[in-house]
Amino acid sequence: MSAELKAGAAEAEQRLSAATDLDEVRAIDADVLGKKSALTAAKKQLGGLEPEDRKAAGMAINEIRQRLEAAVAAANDRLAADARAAQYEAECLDLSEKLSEIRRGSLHLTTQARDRLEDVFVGMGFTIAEGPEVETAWYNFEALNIPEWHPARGSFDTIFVDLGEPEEVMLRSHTSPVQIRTMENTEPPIYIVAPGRTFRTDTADATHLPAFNQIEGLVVDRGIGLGDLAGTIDEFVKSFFGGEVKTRLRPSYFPFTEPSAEFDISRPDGSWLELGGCGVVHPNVLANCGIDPEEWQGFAFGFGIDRLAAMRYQLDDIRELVNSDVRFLRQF
Ligand code: FA5
Repeated sequence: MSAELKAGAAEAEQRLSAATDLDEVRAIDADVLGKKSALTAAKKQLGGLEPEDRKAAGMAINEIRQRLEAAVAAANDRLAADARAAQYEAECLDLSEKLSEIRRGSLHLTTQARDRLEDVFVGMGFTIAEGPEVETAWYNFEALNIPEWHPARGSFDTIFVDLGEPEEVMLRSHTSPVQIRTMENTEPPIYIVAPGRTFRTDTADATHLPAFNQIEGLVVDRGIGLGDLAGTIDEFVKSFFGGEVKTRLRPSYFPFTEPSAEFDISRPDGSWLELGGCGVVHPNVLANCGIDPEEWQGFAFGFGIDRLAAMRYQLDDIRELVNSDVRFLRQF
């Protein structure tokens, strides 16, 4: 009996070491160690043996059981390790391959438009000025000839900051406060542009954003007039868009310029897009900054950079600029 069991165990060990999946191991396990196995049958027969023989046969059966259990465990371990290795192989990321797909980032469209604007104006002899995004009523309104009672304050849809007196501190609603800050600190002649972020309670639509960008321009010199303003804008548009875009000035009203105009550019479909306001600097504004309006004159303008970017890159909707959809942004 013992020789037969040993031969069976040796064969089972071979089958276990050749097994290729866990189901096969389970089947062999049941075959050689289960209730219907030769080993279990041999154990049942032990009771009929002489005590001396029973002891020897019992030890032999136990030894074979232990061998077989070890062989089953080894086969299970081997196949589990193989399965893990196969899973790692299937799920692993080949980073060296991905490296070759990494795309070079690029500047956001609004930044590209702003850089280009700065280049054009610097090329025309302007320097770049800056101002804070949080402003006081003095800089955002009063020094710009918009006193508290003035109806024009309402048109700026201002976002106020809860600081100091009510409606005293605000997110700047235009870049025009930079005119005041510059004139306070600089002796004329002045030739500056000031690009930056501006904020209004406007609802986002195809041509509006609540946080948008403007570029302010300010020239203060002797003998400056409306003709200089028109020529500068025309020259700028030619450089920025390159010839195809038409411009027009429409009479308008801003408390800080007199006369004032709205400045439009032509869209490819022939319609007009309002780009900004402009005009001859109001004498009160020069005086508010300690500049003698009898001696110095100036012009100023304020354009929407986001609208310029939308025109330049032919976007139908200005909101595309802030959707952060990389599939869209990658095109530029
Ligand atoms: C002003 O803000 C004046 N400070 C411009 C100015 C400067 C006039 C100097 C005279 C002298 P206005 O509110 O029209 O003006 O805004 C100017 C431009 O900013 C608009 O023509 C438009 O191009 C852009 N703009 C205004 N509101 C928004 C908005 N919500 N989203 C995007 N662009 C806007």
